[in-house]
Amino acid sequence: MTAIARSHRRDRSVTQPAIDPYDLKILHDLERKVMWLSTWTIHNANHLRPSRDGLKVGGHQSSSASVVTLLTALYFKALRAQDRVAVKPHASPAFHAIQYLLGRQDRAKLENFRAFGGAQSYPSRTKDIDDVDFSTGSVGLGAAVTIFASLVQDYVRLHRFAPEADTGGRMIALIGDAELDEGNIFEALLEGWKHDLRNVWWIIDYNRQSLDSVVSDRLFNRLEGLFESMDWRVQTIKYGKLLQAAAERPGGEALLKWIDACPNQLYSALTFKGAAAWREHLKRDLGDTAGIGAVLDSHDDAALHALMTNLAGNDLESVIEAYDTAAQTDQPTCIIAYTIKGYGLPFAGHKDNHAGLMTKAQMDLFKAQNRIADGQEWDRFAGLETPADAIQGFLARTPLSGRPPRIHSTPAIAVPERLDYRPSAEASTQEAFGRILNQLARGDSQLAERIVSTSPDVTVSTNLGPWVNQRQIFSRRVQADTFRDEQVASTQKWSMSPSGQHIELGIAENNLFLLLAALGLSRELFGARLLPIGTLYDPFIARGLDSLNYACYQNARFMLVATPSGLTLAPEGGAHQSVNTPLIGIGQPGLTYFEPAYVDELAAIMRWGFAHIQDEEQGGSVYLRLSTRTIVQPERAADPAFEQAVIEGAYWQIQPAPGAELAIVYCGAVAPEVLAAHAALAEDVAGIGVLAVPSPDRLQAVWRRAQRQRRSGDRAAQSPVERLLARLSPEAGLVTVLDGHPQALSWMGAVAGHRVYPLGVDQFGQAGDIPDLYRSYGLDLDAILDAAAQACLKRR
Ligand SMILES: Cc1ncc(C[n+]2csc(CCOP(=O)(O)OP(=O)(O)O)c2C)c(N)n1
Ligand SMILES: [Mg+2]
Repeated sequence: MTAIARSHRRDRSVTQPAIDPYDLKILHDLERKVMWLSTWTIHNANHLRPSRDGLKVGGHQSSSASVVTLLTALYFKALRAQDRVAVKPHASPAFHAIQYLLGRQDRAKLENFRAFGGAQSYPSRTKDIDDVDFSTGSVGLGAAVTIFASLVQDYVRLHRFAPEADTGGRMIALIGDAELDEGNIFEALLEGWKHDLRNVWWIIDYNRQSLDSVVSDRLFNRLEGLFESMDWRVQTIKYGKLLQAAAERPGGEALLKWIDACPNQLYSALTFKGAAAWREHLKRDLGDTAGIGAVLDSHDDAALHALMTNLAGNDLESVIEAYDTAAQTDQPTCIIAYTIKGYGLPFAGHKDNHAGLMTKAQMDLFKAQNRIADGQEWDRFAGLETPADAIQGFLARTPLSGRPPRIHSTPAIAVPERLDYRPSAEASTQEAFGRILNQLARGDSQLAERIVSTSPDVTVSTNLGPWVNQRQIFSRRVQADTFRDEQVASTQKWSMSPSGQHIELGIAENNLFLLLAALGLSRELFGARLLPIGTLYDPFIARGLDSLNYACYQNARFMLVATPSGLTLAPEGGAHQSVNTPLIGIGQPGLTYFEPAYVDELAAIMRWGFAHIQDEEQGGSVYLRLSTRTIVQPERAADPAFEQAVIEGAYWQIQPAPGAELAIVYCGAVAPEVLAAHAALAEDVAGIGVLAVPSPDRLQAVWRRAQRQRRSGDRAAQSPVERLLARLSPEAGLVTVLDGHPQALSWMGAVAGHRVYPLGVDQFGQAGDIPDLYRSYGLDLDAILDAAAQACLKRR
């Protein structure tokens, strides 16, 4: 408990809030009820619900108990309807209990906590019914997303996209202290500072315990300074009202100093051991101090334990005061609230309590203490001191009571029939992406108005430059483009203003994905549709992969443009070549992966993508894996059937003869080698076809869907890949080619039992040019011809 010696003085300087004593009494009742319900919900799931598989169910009684007071004061007192909260994952039972009291959660869901269809283990936007603002689970991400949500809220407000919505909400994170070990937290803090962050609260549940251990005593010296250096206001609340009152008595200051000096480990151990242990240590260490004897004598065991464990984060009045103080400004505020993990439960303070569950006997005692009779366990008001109708009246006056989940809906933004891409004889998909956006930027469509781009310091190198030149950088304040003012020639004209449509980020892919998560939830959170486009180099998807997964899990909608990819990054060396991203694209739920070869395919995909990210029922996010390799473009007229096939994932670029024995199947920028191989083989292999696969992901997903449909009785269901491959002989061979892991296409052998000869990259990259590297990794003409020969000879 070292480090915060000055904090209780700071506590005392806080102004007294105007809280009606009767309201405070009701809040105490609600606090007790939240504690009971969250503890009981976990107990029920583990001890009373029959287990069919013997798996541990779990739940976190200690972690929930730690924040019951912080959540009670937040949801029943401080929160306004426009505020949004990310609740630390393992406080889910306390969160659901609060929603239950507000009439926004079902009893059946609580009874089925952690069971199929029940309340989720960690609050989930998509799976829970009780208005989860931000999903949490992977520690650190829920905290950081609030920073980006606040930025998006500012964006929406300054662009006047949701004038009717109240966009002055606070984005609040209730976070575990160990979450601050996650590096993404610091990346987000720094980015928030750059963007002049407002309206964010981080409430840190400072119980000084993580999963495995008690945290270092010296840690919070560092953290307080860290937040202050980012221009956050820090409010440390350490001593509750009992300890503050004790401080006024003779010897009281010494008592508080003793707590300040007490190592975290010892404080936790004594909290667990209880009154006798407190008494013994205090007598030994402070026995000679005037006044301490009287303090000890005037407290019986229960009172002494209550006094010594009276930390502000578990003390309702102190927490209410802290929130009132925080509400006085829009400066980002970090409340470091001292708490006890497992507060009020038998394993309070024990270092092993993270997964601890109360025994049946302990629960019986706890139930009696809460004055809950048998059969009343789920009753909202049983055992409380205040009459039920008074509590009900109080609840009804809170802003969220009885309200349905606050998920805004707005009409979709119209997407034109076709995007203009200015055809050229040769092009790369990356360059074409830049040109398509540039064309949009020059127009005045609503589509262009709602696009917001972002990139972690690779805006220019991913070809967003022309778009940004037109639409400018977003900033809460107008900022000059000094290079332009000084008349230094540059192709980048970047002035910054509240009307800009590009959010420039520092190099942190976690931040990119968290910003995309927040931008992609803008409709639901703030009632303003945005069409977010984020660009990065393809290999660095891995750097922010958990955040990308987090964004998709929340059903955030965006277009992710990853370029360059694969061997087209060769000059950058082996470290940068993306190998397994096609598999990420296929494997990531909520994200549809495309890898077009040609510009007309890309234009069709982007057009579809803008609609898909807006489709509330069937839609999702879109991932475009692009390339800087310039290739000859086919001459073909715009054709809806062709565009449809591209979106379905594949089309015969060269039709095979019916019953043909061989086809080359490819994805992306390897098209020239594939076409050269086709030309070389056409004479010898009758009717050989070339199947272009702009989306292995769509193709596979719809194939699997058709299988499910057939299993459930729709015998006629058929997917595009089945139709396409039905043209070939059942004995045919498929040579598959892509600049990425070969598994991304080799699944196609399972569709109709064709033999697959997979080519692709499954080794680290290295510097080189395309001819050398394609030869080295087996993607060149010779490799394709060789695989085709094997296929024709039916050799494996
Ligand atoms: C990224 C990630 N790593 C590991 C975990 C497993 N985990 C869940 S809670 C936890 C400890 C959290 O400690 P703290 O944030 O202090 O919360 P407390 O339990 O003390 O309330 C860990 C390691 C996780 N959920 N997410
Ligand atoms: Mg902790």
